[in-house]
Amino acid sequence: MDTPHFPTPEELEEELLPTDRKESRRERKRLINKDRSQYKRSDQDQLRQMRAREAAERPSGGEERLGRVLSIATHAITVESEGVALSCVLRRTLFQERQRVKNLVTVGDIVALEITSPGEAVINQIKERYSLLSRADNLDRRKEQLIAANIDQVLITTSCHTPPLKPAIIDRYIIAARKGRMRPILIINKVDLIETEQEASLFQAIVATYQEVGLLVIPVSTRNSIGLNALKSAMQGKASVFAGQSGVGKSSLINAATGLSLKIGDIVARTKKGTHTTTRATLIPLELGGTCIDTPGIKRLGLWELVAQEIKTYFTEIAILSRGCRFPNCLHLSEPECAVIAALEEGRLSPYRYTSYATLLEEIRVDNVRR
Ligand SMILES: Nc1nc2c(ncn2[C@@H]2O[C@H](COP(=O)(O)OP(=O)(O)OP(=O)(O)O)[C@@H](O)[C@H]2O)c(=O)[nH]1
Ligand SMILES: [Mg+2]
Ligand SMILES: [Zn+2]
Repeated sequence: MDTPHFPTPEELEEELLPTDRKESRRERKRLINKDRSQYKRSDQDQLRQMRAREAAERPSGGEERLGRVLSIATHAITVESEGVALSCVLRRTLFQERQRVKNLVTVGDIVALEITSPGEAVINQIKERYSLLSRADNLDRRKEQLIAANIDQVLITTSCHTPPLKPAIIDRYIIAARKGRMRPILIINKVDLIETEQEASLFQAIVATYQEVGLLVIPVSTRNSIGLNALKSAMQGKASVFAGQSGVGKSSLINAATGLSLKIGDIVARTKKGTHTTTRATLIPLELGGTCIDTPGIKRLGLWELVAQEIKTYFTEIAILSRGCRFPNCLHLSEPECAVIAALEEGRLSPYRYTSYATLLEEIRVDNVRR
């Protein structure tokens, strides 16, 4: 039987570090040391772990109750149940089947648990999820990595500046959200940093493009409070997950919306990227009603089990245009008399959306060749 394994922050966080030479090495060292100290366990902790392991192996039989997963660390799952935070382990039998998922349980999961000692419990069952945000695992793309469960909406968080706005990322999140039965909402943070005309026009084009495909787009700034009310009202009463690259300001936005003080990171001047400050997903109940999940920055969201046929369903404007193509199976890449390419050339189709579409198709092709 497999030993229970929860992803470490490093595993959850692909490409944790900038790839560049010196600075990267120094940063790597710093992070490793930080991590070591984090996992240096006291005797107390070891004892608790032994007890947890025993509890996980004992047959169930106690009184069961429901809880909601708040966060997952290397050695324990924090679950809120009846207003109390419990440190939990998964019952061993849950590991019996070889799973295609990398992590059996994720933040936002509703679980049935049994208290084993004060403050500690064993999870007997993971309840069916009404929605699920996941991605293809970065190391083994045949495995699904669960990011969050039972969420109403994905707040796709981007920034206008440091890191710069990258439209290609947005469509990946939209697809992941729709596939997982969640509403995608586009958050464009750091509007206070828009300076050049080029930045302003890219920003406007992105807002227009995604509003046109039916998304709620919320431009925000935590610096001068632009858009915060709009953000709060979108969050109110809903279960939201903030997702996006490191450094776009997910934790800053949650702080601004809730008054919390989650840790905020720096931006590396040279790479204009974040420093992977948030290391694990955490569910936060909101005073204004609802919940939100802060997640670690994702470098690249690999789409889980996406087939070429399916892509069309996520680009509805392309699907509609394709009725005018000469060939019914036109992929709109280089076929003659393609109505999609014609629309693109005439400015009737967003170049961002078309590029995302074509890039995703190519990715699937390459992926299929590799498998
Ligand atoms: N100028 C400006 N800077 C911002 C804004 N919001 C956040 N920042 C800065 O962006 C940097 C990164 O913010 P975080 O909130 O840590 O970003 P994150 O998305 O949570 O990053 P990870 O936890 O690494 O994934 C910090 O230096 C913030 O001060 C904003 O609206 N304007
Ligand atoms: Mg963060
Ligand atoms: Zn076509």
